[in-house]
Amino acid sequence: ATPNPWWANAVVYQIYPRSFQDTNGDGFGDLKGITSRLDYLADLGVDVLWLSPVYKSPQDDNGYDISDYQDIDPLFGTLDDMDELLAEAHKRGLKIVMDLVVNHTSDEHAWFEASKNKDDEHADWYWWRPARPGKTPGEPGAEPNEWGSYFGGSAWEYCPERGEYYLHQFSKKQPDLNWENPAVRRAVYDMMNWWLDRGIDGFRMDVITLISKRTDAAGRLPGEIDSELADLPVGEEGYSNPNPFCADGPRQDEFLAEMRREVFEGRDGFLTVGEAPGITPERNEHITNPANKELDMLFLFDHMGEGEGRSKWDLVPFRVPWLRGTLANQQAAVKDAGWASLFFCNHDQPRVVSRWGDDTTEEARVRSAKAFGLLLHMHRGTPYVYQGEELGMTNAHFKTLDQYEDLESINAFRQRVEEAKIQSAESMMASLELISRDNARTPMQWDASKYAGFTAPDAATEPWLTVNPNCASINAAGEFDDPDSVYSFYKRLIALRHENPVVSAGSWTLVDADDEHAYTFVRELDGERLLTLVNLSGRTIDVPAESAAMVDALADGIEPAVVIANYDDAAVAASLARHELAPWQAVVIRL
Ligand code: TEU
Ligand code: CA
Repeated sequence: ATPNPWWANAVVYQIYPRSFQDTNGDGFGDLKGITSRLDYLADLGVDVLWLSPVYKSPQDDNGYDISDYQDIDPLFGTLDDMDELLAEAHKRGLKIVMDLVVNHTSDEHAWFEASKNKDDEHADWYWWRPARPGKTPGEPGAEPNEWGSYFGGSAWEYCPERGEYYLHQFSKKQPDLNWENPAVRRAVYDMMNWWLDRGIDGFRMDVITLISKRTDAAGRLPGEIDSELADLPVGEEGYSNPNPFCADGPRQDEFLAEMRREVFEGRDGFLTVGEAPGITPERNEHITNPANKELDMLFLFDHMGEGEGRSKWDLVPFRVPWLRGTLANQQAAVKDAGWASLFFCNHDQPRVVSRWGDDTTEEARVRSAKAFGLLLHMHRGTPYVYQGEELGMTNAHFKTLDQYEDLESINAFRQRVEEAKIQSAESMMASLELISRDNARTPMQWDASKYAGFTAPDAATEPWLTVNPNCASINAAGEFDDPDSVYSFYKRLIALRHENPVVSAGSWTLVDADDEHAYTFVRELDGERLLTLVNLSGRTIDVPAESAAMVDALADGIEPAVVIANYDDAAVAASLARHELAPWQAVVIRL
């Protein structure tokens, strides 16, 4: 087999710069703050840092609305600070991957300003459409179709200067770029080359699977009035989801292959990972199969409950068979070619220890944080650690709406509680407490001081988002030297991948595929076999039959060789001898 590319046994750490480390006391994280924490990241053992956007932006969607791709927003620093971060990271063997947000720009980008003029060369750089026939432009109901935005309301915003509507799948300050226009693609590729020539090591590509929209011969978007797709299913908020027409569109592979040729041909040592709403495991195999020269890997969302047809705010109870089923499909699709990214946490998702684990007691929080960490890192693929996940940081547990900052959460409350009256305020506050994106965005907890060391205790301004008060007991300073901390456990998981090819390159085979609480699988390479057993419940359970038989086949007189576990060896040996797994017990044994 061809040797694995470098990223096949790498671990990526995602930094949300706004919440990572503030060094100038303005309450926002900044680039100098990241540079000041590189030794911590090098010690953790990660290989790559992915930075969420730090480009010039009005910050409507916290930087995912870019107004200048080739400059740094003063909130985070300057291009010189970026160059210093690159140099300091590279000195430590750390690669830097930046966030590429090119499905849309900010409405304050010069391209969009110019596009408002129909005679400008940029007129066709966005998706402009006239009002619905017979309707007064700008009036409710005059939008070109019923598509809804991810952030509530219509996906169409009226622009009086141009007298037409523009498409925005996200906020109205994030107009969708028209990728059908070769001039748009050229400008994007030139910008990407500019950054790679500056020394960055690749890109995480924001909603890159939404850039190709389905249009009819006349270039009309599906669902536009008088087109054959006008009858759109409309949801409870009064809008339909554009995903069916914008996700994984007809030119998806063509655009990704063109980008690969125009930007990455001839370069090496880079990483490309695409954020891929609406992509199936089978399509993931096609896009990440090296033979197709598109992307190295993708973030899929089926295991995160996205695209279940219902709203993300309709909470469903966690069930092991469902999580195992989706991850098993992802693993099966790429067992021969293609690759998987492995994540439970990021800046859009709640903290996994609060969402699916148990953060109500210290013991349950530590055990379940380690259980989900071990489960993820023992799969085949490239793991992503989101800032604070390695500490077992929890959700914010905000109790009032004014504590939230995220426009997705605030708009959803307004639309579902006050306008469409789909949820009660109490029910929506419970949904936000479990799944709002702000849960992942509270400042990184470095120590037990007032603002967790994120900003100085006497800083001129408060952090932009409330620091979780549990920083008093959950912080890097308290975990760094503690061998039993979540931090130390993540450090061992990362080292395990670097030291054992069976973990990065070994095959993945599910065991006990129908157990309600235990998630078990085997990794194998050249005869070396590791069995992973994880109890994803807070109760003591029986080891499922197939796994028990494997453990028994070992135990003739010898203790199972424990590779890593979230209980001490004696406890592991005792529970396995009884064919039991203690609450949240996770263990890898060598068969
Ligand atoms: O997220 C895309 C996306 O689909 C998110 O809206 C996410 O799925 C949802 O919020 C979780 O339910 C990317 C970025 O990661 C996100 O931060 C941006 O807000 C979004 O694109 C627009 O750029
Ligand atoms: Ca700052």
